[in-house]
Amino acid sequence: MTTQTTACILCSRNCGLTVEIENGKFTKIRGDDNHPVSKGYICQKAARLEHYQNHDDRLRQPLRRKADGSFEPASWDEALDDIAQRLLAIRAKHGGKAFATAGGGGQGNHLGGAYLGQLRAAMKSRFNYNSLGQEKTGDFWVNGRLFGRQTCHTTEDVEHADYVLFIGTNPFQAHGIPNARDTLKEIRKDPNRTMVVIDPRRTETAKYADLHLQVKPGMDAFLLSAILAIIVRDGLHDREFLAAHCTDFDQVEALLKTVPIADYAARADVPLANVETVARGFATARTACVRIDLGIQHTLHTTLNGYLEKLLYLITGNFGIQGGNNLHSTLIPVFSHTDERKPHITRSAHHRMFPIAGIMPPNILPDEILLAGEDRIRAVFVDSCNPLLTWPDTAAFEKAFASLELLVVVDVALTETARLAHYVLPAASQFEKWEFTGFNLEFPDNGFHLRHPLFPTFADTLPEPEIYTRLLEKMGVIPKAFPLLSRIARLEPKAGKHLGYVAALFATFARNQKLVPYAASVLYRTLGPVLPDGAAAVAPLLPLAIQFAEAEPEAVRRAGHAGNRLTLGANLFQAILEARSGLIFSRHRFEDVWRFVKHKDRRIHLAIPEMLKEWRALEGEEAPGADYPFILMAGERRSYNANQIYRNPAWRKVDPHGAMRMHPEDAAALGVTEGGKVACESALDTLEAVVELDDGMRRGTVSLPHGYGVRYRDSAPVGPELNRLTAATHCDPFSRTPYHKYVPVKLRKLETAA
Ligand SMILES: Nc1nc2c(c(=O)[nH]1)N[C@H]1C(S)=C(S)[C@@H](COP(=O)(O)OP(=O)(O)OC[C@H]3O[C@@H](n4cnc5c(=O)[nH]c(N)nc54)[C@H](O)[C@@H]3O)O[C@H]1N2
Ligand SMILES: Nc1nc2c(c(=O)[nH]1)N[C@H]1C(S)=C(S)[C@@H](COP(=O)(O)OP(=O)(O)OC[C@H]3O[C@@H](n4cnc5c(=O)[nH]c(N)nc54)[C@H](O)[C@@H]3O)O[C@H]1N2
Ligand code: SF4
Ligand SMILES: [Mo]
Repeated sequence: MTTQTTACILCSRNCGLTVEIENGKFTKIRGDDNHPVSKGYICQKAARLEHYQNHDDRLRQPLRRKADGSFEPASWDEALDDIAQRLLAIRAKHGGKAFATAGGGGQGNHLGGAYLGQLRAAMKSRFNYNSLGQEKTGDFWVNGRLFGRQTCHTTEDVEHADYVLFIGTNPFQAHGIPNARDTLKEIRKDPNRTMVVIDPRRTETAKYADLHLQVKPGMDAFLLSAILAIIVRDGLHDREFLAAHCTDFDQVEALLKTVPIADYAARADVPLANVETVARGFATARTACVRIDLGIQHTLHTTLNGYLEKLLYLITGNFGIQGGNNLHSTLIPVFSHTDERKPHITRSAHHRMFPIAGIMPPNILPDEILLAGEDRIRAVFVDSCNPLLTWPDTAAFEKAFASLELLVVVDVALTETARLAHYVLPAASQFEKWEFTGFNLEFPDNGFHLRHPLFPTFADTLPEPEIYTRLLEKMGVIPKAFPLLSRIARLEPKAGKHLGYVAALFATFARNQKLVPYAASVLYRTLGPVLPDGAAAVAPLLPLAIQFAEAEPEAVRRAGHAGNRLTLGANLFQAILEARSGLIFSRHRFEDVWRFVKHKDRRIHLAIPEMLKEWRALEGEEAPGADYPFILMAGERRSYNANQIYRNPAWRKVDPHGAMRMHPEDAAALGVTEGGKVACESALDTLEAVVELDDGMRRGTVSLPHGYGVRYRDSAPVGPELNRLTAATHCDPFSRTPYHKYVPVKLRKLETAA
């Protein structure tokens, strides 16, 4: 038996874990008290990680599809040789537009994504379809306009705020904020702090709140407008902050003066008195912050909601302070800046859609494969993602993926998507290789945790860095060896901290610019072999740590790392390699947020013309038609779902069928009782669901959980295949993110056999 440290891979928090391991299995899992961010905290989901590590759907060797549709085993060389030849042929005949990647990292694994990105470069493709493009890109776009770049990402200091507003998020179940349940308890305990939840359901979080506004689904834009309008009407906005740090508040103010407050509160179906209470409470609190998530990102007015939510803390000056919302620095660049107004931005062939933060929206991918004629996407590489279950319109994805000339899936499991692939490439699990995530979104202290392998590599699997580097070598885009760089890496004395190597690397890139996009694999092959404990794949972190230390030397030093202009980044890299429980890599001061604002004038540009236009149009908006009397919130986070990371249904202690939550009076009207069955029909398809009564639901609103529909060991789907109901066209017109929380449906009682 050994005791090791690692982190949970089930949500963006990546809580530190102390685990006991025996005979290749987890025998005990608890929180790691030494983890600098989670400090021993975990939730009930982490204790079940053995179900991720060992299960019957794990892939053991590369698989190749035969003419009859079944799979046969292939060697790595056979598989990668053939894939390389087919990719090169597609590139030669059709160019980069014919290739896209899908996924590239889940909740715990972002190291592989850096290596996958190189394949897009090799294929001359800019089409990076990613799940972030079905939730967060509207938000990123607004950040780009307000703060200057789409990489300007905001965080919220829920732990220190006197007034916390949760909009469309249920941190008790979904987390997303540090040590969620403890943090919620702290706020509830403290009479001087206030928590407000805006959600159509009385959620577990709402039960902790001082006030719950049970908004009508999809009507947040009206509610937020009313709150903002009251703040301005009553003169509670922070004029000093607005004058010092923002531009064009007058345009926002003029619009807010026209908002019919009572009418908008009524449209959101929230008592006006409660709207007034929240507006005044938020604006007059000593410190206040807003935390949002899918409840406003997966519903009507997605992008506008993101704008209004940010205006709340901006016009009240709750920015750049403890207990407010802030920008933060980043060590790992998870997304980039792609301003659609620039001429060089590549658009998709059929929808002419642009990337946001470098990411394309999953909603358009089937059309880009099926409807774009000669310019269509012909080959797709899927990594760490299961679009067949998680992206809108499952039937469209089945059809589109079946029509591809080449579909390759890199995963640890034989997923629903993998079953359609020409090649399935088996990855080592996240506990069998070096890994980390780039979800380090904290401020003023920001942490990073590099995880080391706990188990030997399973069967004939490989870590992604090796898979992609071999593929690039076989495609001939990088040479098989770099003798000079390897030699310098090998011979440099330890005291050199690899700085001689870094100088040689940059000299190589200066001479051969074509290699720059493949830096990850070059570092992996040359510096990698000299890193301790087989940490070769981590080599690309060295230049990132050096870059970060150059940009933020004071913050790195305040976090306890030493070194001069040359050595600070190299020392940070060493510290990352050695810190088994993770570390703090930057400690900022609040005034640093103004350096993170990327507009040249270092101001926040409040007026976004596209958003002001949509905002004005709200007033004339028609109420949705009554053909479908219920709104289905398709994809709730509950105590036993975790995206599609667990496949074996045995991991769940409750909710085996993924029940439909429904208000008891709605159930009575339909004639169903607890455990009864209904048919749930959307414009696309019909699914069966088991009913669970929940008087916390709004009438007319039902919910189904995310993360079901898995065909474990070739079984029938376990629980709802939600995205058979969701249409790809039912999305935000601007960001193309789906309205998963606003699916109009009809319900009908099904007779259940006794
Ligand atoms: N247990 C668990 N935790 C998870 C995950 C998981 O699968 N399981 N997944 C992780 C991932 S990838 C993500 S992105 C996060 C998502 O985390 P959250 O967004 O917090 O989780 P959800 O339950 O999807 O949605 C949040 C709330 O939005 C509410 N809502 C629905 N419609 C509306 C609306 O119109 N307006 C408002 N204001 N609210 C609405 C729902 O009732 C729900 O309570 O969770 C992460 N954590
Ligand atoms: N209707 C509806 N649909 C939704 C949502 C919703 O609320 N409603 N939520 C959406 C949201 S917010 C998100 S983030 C997405 C999540 O959906 P996806 O982006 O598809 O991500 P996961 O479900 O996390 O799938 C992770 C995949 O990675 C694989 N994997 C695990 N470890 C490794 C590894 O080390 N290497 C490799 N190569 N693969 C690995 C797993 O086996 C699994 O197949 O779902 C979205 N879909
Ligand atoms: S699921 Fe999220 S909150 Fe729960 S232990 Fe894992 S990382 Fe922490
Ligand atoms: Mo997500």
